[in-house]
Amino acid sequence: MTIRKFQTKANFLIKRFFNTSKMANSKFEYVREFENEDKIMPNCWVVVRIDGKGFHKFSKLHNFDKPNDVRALELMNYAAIDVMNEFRDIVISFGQSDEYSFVFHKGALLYNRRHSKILTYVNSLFSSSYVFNWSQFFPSEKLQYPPSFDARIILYPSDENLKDYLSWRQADVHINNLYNTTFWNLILKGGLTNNEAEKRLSGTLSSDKNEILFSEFGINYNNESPMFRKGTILLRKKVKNPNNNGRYNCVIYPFFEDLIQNKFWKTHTEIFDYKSAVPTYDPTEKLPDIVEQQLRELDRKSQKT
Ligand SMILES: Nc1nc2c(ncn2[C@@H]2O[C@H](COP(=O)(O)OP(=O)(O)O)[C@@H](O)[C@H]2O)c(=O)[nH]1
Ligand SMILES: [Mg+2]
Repeated sequence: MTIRKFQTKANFLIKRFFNTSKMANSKFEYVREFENEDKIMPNCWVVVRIDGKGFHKFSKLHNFDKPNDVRALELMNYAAIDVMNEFRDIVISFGQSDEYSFVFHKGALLYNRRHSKILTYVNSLFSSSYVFNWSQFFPSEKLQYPPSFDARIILYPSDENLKDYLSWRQADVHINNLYNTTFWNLILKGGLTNNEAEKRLSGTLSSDKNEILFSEFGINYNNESPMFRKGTILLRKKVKNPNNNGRYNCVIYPFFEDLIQNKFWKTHTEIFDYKSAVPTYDPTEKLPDIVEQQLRELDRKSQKT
């Protein structure tokens, strides 16, 4: 066969192959029509809330401290920071117990606002970060099985709705934590059984629980750790980096403030003002470990480049 004839034959075969696969492709392509268009309504706040599956059992098996385990809460915060570093449209997050809420600004356009993409990316990154960083927070506790989290998206059309949503979650922390703190003190220090403690607390008001804590265990509930009482609020702030000639760096900063009060929203105006620059924050307290860790990580990265 001459070279010319060989080329013609080869071209013919290549064309036939591509035409056949093109035909096959167009024959099957209609199945794409079965995929749902799942775009989230525009101009609404997008809240992704994740919640640990069966954490009652998980916390028992991994010997979480009662009623609050600092390691477990800090691991949740750490995983949430990973999520916020990946998804820049998240303007505020709120965590307590085995749950975290991530708020995407109502103007966010990521993934064309596709519901399933946003939900699944957030949930899978949170879950994998939780497992990836487990041993850093629980060095002496082997992970016994892979934990999982459910996730949902809730849309809020007004700023007021969003504030009420977060206030609802924070009020939940207060109710649960006051109950759990009293319950576990009655058992661990008061010597009651679970049933006896439950009976003792049945029908009690907040003031009754405060009184039990104070008169029987010498505990002033207001002096309990703010992270336990208020949950963790994560915001983007610029803080002075002591290792970087005092230059300011952007970090995700944990706050344990009362967001039910209007003062919170007046202080952190960047939550609503999406396009504003990340505000500087000069804390009066020592930088939290989780912030120092982020600064060290930034220093390490900038030394590499
Ligand atoms: N001991 C302890 N348990 C915790 C802590 N955080 C979460 N939990 C457990 O996780 C549960 C979370 O509540 P929920 O989501 O309603 O229960 P789930 O369906 O079992 O995940 C709580 O009821 C506790 O049993 C903690 O810091 N310490
Ligand atoms: Mg749960």
